Amino acid sequence: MVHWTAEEKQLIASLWGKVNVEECGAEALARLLIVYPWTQRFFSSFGNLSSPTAIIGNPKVRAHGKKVLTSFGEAVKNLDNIKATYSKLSELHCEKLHVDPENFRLLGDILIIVLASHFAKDFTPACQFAWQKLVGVVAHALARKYH
Ligand code: HEG
Repeated sequence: MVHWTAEEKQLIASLWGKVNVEECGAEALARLLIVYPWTQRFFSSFGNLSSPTAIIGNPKVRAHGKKVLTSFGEAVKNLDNIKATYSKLSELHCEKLHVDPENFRLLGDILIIVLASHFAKDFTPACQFAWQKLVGVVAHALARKYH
């Protein structure tokens, strides 16, 4: 059972209030595909992923990044209920999409880097701890229905 202190909740909510899900979502997914190129195999229908420039300019990458970060926002809104929030999505990623759950951790680490680069001043150590905990809990919840 994950417990969140009032301070953690506040740090997570206040940073999230500044996040542009379209921009940060697009950047996070693009970074994932660039830095860990084997993750491209799940997105073979997305068209041109042949270089960092192509990936960053790819509208399907942008749209999907926004979708993923919007979905991540459900965790922010339901901190005390993250497992249930992602139960169906965990099943989908396992049974239909066959996404190796290791990739949830990779994306979480990348999201931390994106937040750090966009919100350097707000991203205090306490805020980083709270966010690192959150991306870990989300990755764990998304991996839960794997068998
Ligand atoms: Mg996943 C679809 C959320 C990580 C690969 N992902 C989706 C969808 C959501 C979502 C909401 C749409 C589901 C639907 O159509 O009903 N994904 C989501 C979250 C996270 C995540 C919240 C982590 C925080 N996804 C993730 C990672 C990969 C991946 C790391 C692969 C490296 N997702 C993936 C693929 C699809 C989705 C291949 C289907 C894309 C499509 O063809 O439209």
